[in-house]
Amino acid sequence: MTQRSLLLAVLSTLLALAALLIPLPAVRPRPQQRQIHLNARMFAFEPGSVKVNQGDTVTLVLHSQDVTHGIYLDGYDVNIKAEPGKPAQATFVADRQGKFRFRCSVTCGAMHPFMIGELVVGPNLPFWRAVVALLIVVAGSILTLRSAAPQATPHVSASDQATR
Ligand SMILES: [Cu+2]
Repeated sequence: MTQRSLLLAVLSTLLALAALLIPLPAVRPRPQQRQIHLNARMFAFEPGSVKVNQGDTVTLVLHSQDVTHGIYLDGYDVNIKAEPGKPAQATFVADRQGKFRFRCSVTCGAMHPFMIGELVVGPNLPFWRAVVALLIVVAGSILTLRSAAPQATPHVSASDQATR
């Protein structure tokens, strides 16, 4: 391994580590107050997927369109029930990132077990860091291999050679 290719390998490793580990305080959006209305009917929630940012204070308002439905949110200890015409609500701080399932907590019919939605608390920073780190490693490896390979074409032009 030449000195140059060793340097490239070390540099790309360091860059990849930096992409994984350097804190990015500017990326996290400001926490907001959000009110999210969820309509429940047999056998689905509308919308079925809700996205918020970590730190947001979220008020879920559940509206039932037909029979009594409930909502149980995994990981956040939220459990409310709404009768038709009587919305119910719960407020919580989305302090953990990730995907959290919510499901109907009232047995409302045959397809009740499939009445599921998801809350996404983002952004999913670790994933994007991994992608960037991987790209750096790939680019670094390619550069390292290319510089390690014997140079076929000299960088010296013909006129330069003539003056030597
Ligand atoms: Cu239900």
